[in-house]
Amino acid sequence: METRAAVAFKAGEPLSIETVQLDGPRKGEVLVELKATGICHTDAFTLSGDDPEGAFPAILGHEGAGVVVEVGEGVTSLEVGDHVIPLYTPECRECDYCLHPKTNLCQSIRETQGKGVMPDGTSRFSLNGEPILHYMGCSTFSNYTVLPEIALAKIRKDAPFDKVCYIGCGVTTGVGAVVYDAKVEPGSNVVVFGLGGIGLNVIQGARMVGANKIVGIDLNEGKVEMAKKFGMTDFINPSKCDNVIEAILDLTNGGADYSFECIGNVNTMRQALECCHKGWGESVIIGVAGAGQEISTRPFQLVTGRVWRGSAFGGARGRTDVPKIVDWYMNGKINIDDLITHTMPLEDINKAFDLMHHGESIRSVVLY
Ligand code: NAD
Ligand code: AHE
Ligand code: ZN
Repeated sequence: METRAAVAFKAGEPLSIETVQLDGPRKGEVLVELKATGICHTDAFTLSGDDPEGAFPAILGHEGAGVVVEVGEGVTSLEVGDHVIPLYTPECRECDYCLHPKTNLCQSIRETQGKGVMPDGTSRFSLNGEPILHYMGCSTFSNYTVLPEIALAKIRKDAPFDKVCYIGCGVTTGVGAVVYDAKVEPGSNVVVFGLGGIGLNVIQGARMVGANKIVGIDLNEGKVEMAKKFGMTDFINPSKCDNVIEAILDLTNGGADYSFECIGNVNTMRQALECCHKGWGESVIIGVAGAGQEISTRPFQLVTGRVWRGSAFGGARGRTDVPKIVDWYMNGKINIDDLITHTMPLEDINKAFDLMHHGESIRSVVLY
């Protein structure tokens, strides 16, 4: 079949709207009609050329929601008409990782996914007879896409696509990092570096579990109002502060119980660790840093009890947890609507990247 898609032909260039060829689902695969997709900073990161796994031409996008149109041979858990959210972290429920209680990083298709192809090593997308790569196993910047069955969470049919698409990455990453990975306890002091599409979800996750102080850090004061609405109790603008770490230690009675880095900057990653409380503070890296970047600190920071760790997709097991997070939204436990600041047709998707780079949006969503 043919489908409209935004194609990334080259790093650093705008996406190009094209009619591409899409082959039908093979064994264990599912054809999905996307109804909406969010644009995450990671899409911009890969498009910039900083992603060591970035390969072109590709159809980016990993934050979608849609409807099952066709199922391939052997698919048993989904049927035509089901509403689904694509999962860049799948859940096969069989690999060593899925069977281990300490990780959500299913590895059953990770290798081929990282190369931009389906588990059988081929792409379903092509243009003028030349293959176009998939991205993060999702490629939600296409009106139709094909995914493995294990990379789709089945969700309730009354959930609005234009909002719950955000659960495909940003909401789950932020709220999940608090709930599933850090397991923040009520009364904790939490510090959040970066008040964008991820950081604001960390903030609402921290409020949800009953955190005490929730300190936000951002260079852009335009983010303050929204952050307060989501639960931020204190704000620090690093450009107006001589020593961010000292300021945090003062605000939190000696340091954060938990800090979250939601920027992707190795300098703020160091600050996020070093603002943690001696003896027990934990710092969670969520931000993605470019090829060749490394983190550093004095080992003494860890010797004296601080813990440095990371979180991918909020530690969520997609097929199990994503439907529950959709319920949280539908029951009013979390707010998604206010974070979706812009919507647009696929033809205008490059505007979403401009808005993000200028700090003017939280989430832009493309409506198909
Ligand atoms: P975003 O652009 O919406 O937000 C980033 C925020 O950081 C902005 O508000 C910006 O003003 C602020 N910022 C930038 N540099 C700063 C600095 N030096 N000091 C203070 N604030 C600064 O991006 P996002 O969509 O929220 O994504 C944030 C990061 O999380 C990205 O690196 C993205 O790739 C990553 N991410 C990781 C996962 C995961 O599973 N680990 C999932 C999604 C996104
Ligand atoms: N490909 C990059 C790393 C990108 C990365 O860290 N991706 C996160 C999700 S970001 C979503 O917006 C992730 O889940 N990582 C785990 C994984 O297996 O990719 C690189 O540096 O090579
Ligand atoms: Zn993302």
